[in-house]
This record gives sequence, structure tokens and C-alpha cells, in this order.
Amino acid sequence: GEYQYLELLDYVLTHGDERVDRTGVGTRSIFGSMLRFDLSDGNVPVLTTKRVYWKTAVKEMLWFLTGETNIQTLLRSNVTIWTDWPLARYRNATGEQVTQKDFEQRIINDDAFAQQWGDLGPVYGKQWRRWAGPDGKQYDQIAGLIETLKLNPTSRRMLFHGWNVADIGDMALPPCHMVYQYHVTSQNRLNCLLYQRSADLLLGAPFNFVGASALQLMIAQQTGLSPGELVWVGGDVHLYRNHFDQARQQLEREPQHPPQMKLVRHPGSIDEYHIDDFVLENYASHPAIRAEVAV
Ligand code: THF
Repeated sequence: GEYQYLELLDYVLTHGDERVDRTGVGTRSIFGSMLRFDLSDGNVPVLTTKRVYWKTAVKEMLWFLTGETNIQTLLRSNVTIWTDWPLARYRNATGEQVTQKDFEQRIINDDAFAQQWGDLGPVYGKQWRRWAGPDGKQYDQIAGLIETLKLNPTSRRMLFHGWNVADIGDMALPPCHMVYQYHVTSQNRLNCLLYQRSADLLLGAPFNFVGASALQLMIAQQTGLSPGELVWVGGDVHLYRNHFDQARQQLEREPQHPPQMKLVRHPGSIDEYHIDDFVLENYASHPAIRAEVAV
């Protein structure tokens, strides 16, 4: 669990290959790693060595599930973690030095503006729910996955994929958490393996653990299974240069017992979950650690 994460954090910090990345910030990076989190007993990998804004991560996952790709709905639910990319695009295109707050307000209140400047392109939600085939037919990978889990749980084809090669060029960012594969044990436990091609280990990965866990709980509930293991596999796993001090600070802290995530309602389908359906119990964490996101 969390100890594996901290070990990885320490390893990347001390052994990572120094390199200049797309954002120009610079990273220490390793290639290929695996973490295993046990979700039985309701435990979830919401890190305790810093406060993780788990509701934000769950809201992001619920937004992916709606199939939407515009940040307007995210902003209306108070989630600002995707603003940087549309904001940078707007500033570059117009030369206008609008503040993040003003830009967000405009996206929220002005539908035409949101349509022009708030869309991230065919990112996660689009590919998960409406992957376009060459014939124009749209494929709902999430519905297909749930169907197979119910009808043929020993299948080895239970996965959904965000990396639609033909669409990559139109995305604000190609998917980082890219493939989710599922597996059902003979004890009716639902396992998930998430392949993440690129992982911002300090800021992004803890969010991705929460999102993937929430999704696993929802899918388990919808298919009558209980949550098993979440296996996380990272490709390029990196620490940004301006996150080194924060990583050292976090590494000095003692992990607590993981909290438990519960669903307080049983919605009729995967499309009917709300943030209020999720509660987190026994979350005892160290204080938050501030860090800048590289755009
Ligand atoms: N780009 C980079 N460089 N890192 C990422 O983690 C990342 N993502 C998404 C897309 N591109 C990325 C965006 N996800 C935060 C968390 C997740 C993000 C972006 C930003 C963040 O700033 N978290 C803070 C504050 C949270 C809050 O204010 O609510 C934190 O302390 O956790 C990875 O999918």
C-alpha cells in the first residue's frame, strides 16, 4: 500500500534519471514500476502522509464517466485541476493576461465562451463512452465492460482504453491513465490493473489512485462483486524538480492505517452516481503539501 508508494517516491528521488521534459520544468524519472493496493475490507489508497482532496478526485472520475470533455461542468462542481490547459491555450491565442479566477468564472457563466475555450478535445470521457469507429458508430466501452463482467466474468478482454491514435492530435493532453483492465477472482472479487504511461508521482498519481478506486467500487457494486486489488503500473514515473522538497517532507512522515471508502446508495446504473454517494471513514492524514502543477 502506502509504503510501496513512499518507497517508489524515495527511489525516484534518489535514483531517477535527470531529464528535461515536455513542460520544460525538468524531472527525475524511472521507467516501469508496479504498486498493489488491497481494496478488500473497504480500504482505499487515499494517502495519509499528506492530505489528499479525495472528493476532487472522485468528482473528476464522475466527470469522465459522463462522457463530457468540457471543463464547464467540472468547474461548476468546484474542481479546478484541469483549468491550466484551456487557460494556457486562451492566453496564447488572445494574448490576454486574464487571471485563472476570471477565466473560470467566464467558462461557468458564458456557454458560448465555454464551448469555444473550455473543451479539452476528445479526451477520457469521449473515448470511454463514445469512441468513434471508422463507420461513425460510437462505442461505449464502460457499458460494454459492465456487460461482460456480468455475463462472462472469466473473460480476459475486460478493459477500456483511452489511447485513440486517430484522435491524439486533437486532445489537450493525451491520456496519462490509459488502460484499465479488470479481472474477477473465483471468490467474486473485482481486481483492476491500471496502466499509466506517464505519472506525476507527487501531484497526479495520488489523485489517480483515488479515481481508479472509486471507479472500482462503482463497477463492483453494479456487477454484484466485491472490490479486490488495485494494481497500478507506471511507465515514465517522474518527480518534477519543483517537487523534490515536498517529496522529502512527505518521506519523513509516518503512514497511518488507510481509510475506508463506502457507497451509501445503490444507484440503478453506472451513470447515476453523485459525489454524495461516497463517504470516507477513518481518514487520519498528515497536513496537505502544496505543489505547483507543470503545464
Ligand atoms: N499534468 C501534470 N503535470 N501533472 C498531473 O498530475 C496531471 N494530471 C492531470 C492532467 N495533467 C497533468 C491533471 N490532474 C492537481 C491534481 C491533479 C491534476 C492536476 C492538478 C493538483 O494541483 N492537486 C493539488 C491540489 C488539489 C486541489 O486544489 O483540489 C494537491 O495538493 O493534490 C494527472 O491526471
